[in-house]
Amino acid sequence: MKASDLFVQCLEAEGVRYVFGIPGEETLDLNEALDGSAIEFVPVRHEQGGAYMADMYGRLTRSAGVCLGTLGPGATNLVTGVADAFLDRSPMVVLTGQGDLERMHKESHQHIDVVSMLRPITKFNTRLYSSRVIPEVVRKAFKVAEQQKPGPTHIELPEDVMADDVDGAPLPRRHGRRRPEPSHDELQAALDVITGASYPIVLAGNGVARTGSAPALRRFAMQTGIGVAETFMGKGMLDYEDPRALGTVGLQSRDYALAGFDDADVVITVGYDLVEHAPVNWNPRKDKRIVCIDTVSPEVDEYFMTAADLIGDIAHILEVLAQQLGPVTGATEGSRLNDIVLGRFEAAKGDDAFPLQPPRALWEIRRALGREDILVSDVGLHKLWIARMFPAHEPDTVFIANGLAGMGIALPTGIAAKLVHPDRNVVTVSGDGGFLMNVQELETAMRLRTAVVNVIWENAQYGSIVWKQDKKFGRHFGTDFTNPDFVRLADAFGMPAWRCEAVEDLGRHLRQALSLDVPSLIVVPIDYSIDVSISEELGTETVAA
Ligand SMILES: Cc1ncc(C[n+]2csc(CCOP(=O)(O)OP(=O)(O)O)c2C)c(N)n1
Repeated sequence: MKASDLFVQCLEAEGVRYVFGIPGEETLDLNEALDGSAIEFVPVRHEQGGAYMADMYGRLTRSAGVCLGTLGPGATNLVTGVADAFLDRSPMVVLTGQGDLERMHKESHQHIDVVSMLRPITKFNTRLYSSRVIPEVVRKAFKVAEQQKPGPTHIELPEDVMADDVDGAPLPRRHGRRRPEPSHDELQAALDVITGASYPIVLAGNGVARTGSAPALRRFAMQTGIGVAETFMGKGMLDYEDPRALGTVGLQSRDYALAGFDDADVVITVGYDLVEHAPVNWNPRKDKRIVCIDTVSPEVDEYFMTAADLIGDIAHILEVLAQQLGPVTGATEGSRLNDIVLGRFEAAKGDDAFPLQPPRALWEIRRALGREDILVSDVGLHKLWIARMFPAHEPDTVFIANGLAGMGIALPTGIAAKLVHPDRNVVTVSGDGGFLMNVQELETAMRLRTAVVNVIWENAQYGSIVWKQDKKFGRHFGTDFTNPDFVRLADAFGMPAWRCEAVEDLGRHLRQALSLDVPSLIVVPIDYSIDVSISEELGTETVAA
């Protein structure tokens, strides 16, 4: 058979449902083979959008999402989405076309060394030199992408190799759950640290979400009574209403103090990726005793010198620990952070200010969404507000990119979330800066009829940079712009859209938008004049308390 047919058979054997991307002259055989397969090729309007879609598909299904770009410019356009999957640990397989092998050594049209370009942001990548190794290369790409910690892998497909005649068959996916567990001594060392603590606390991160360990973490917290603070990407691991939920940390060091970190002598990190927020923020004096529960051995960081490492299957380790520990002395419920932030959130339902202030906007979105519905954040000041204040009930319901943190992620990842969960409502929140970075994917959303509700917080500024510049220099510069009329823009894509003209419009438009079976857009004029750190407020309230 043709090598491209064997390649697509291998993708089918991996269970691939979608390939997101843009074809090129050098991927003609591959696209032809996809057309005859069980896989749906989803044309996107910019390769970055396709990479982000594969990223979210992988994150939600825990099976690698697949994206495709041609050589040269197609591949360079993929880079940001691939880098996101690399730092946010999403399983992804990236496919790029390439010219014939015999022009690789010389100057030739659109040829750049894509394998070298993608190497620093992939876990494994290779050029396909021979069609004979297709089954091995595909199996390896998926295996490496999906194993902990997950991330992107990349296969470059030279045109002549994909046109070869070849015999072969896909290698089987190996099933069976890995349950590696720490040794008896390692477990005992951790138990000694935790039982010797006067005030232990858990810091839960992205690793809990991506390994599906939230139910085990909830049982651990219930059985031991130990409070759990969550990173931005760990949002929803505990229901925010759980008495052991301490709130979301990662905005500034004061969060940690108010979540109880200042008083804690032992910190149990669970699936914590240092890329989100450096340990210097919660262990500045290097005096915490740290128990690290993760899938791989921890990164070296002078502020993260662990007393015990429990490496393996996170859920399994938590179950074993909880059984052995039972109720732990020194464990405390609730936190000042949660009291203040949630108090401010609840009070927002009475905020009548227009343009809306962020707490009221978040309150309306929370009210419009069910427990299992999904909120996807873009990157900017709105992200900090969402991380800080949006209460999550369930894991995998609030998505915040906090590794690479690239603007423009929300619309394409929202589309993929809706493809994976057509039965759930999906809302994206973007700033007016980031939204225009991948606005072209509105057409993809319309074509696929993925009913994502896109909310734009409009302030005609790069808000988070204004916030930082004002804090640092007392002024801002290079941060203002004008916007298109977003409602007319959406209309040009054939998409229903509304602009909020009064404070109560947001709730009304959200309910209407969520009742539709097509994507839609809502513009909310936003007032960022209250400080996201709520620092003064938190500070004063702390003093008053
Ligand atoms: C692709 C990319 N470029 C630049 C940045 C740096 N950056 C982070 S937030 C931000 C401003 C975001 O503005 P906007 O999208 O309007 O959201 P807002 O902050 O106003 O909520 C910038 C420029 C980034 N994170 N990603």
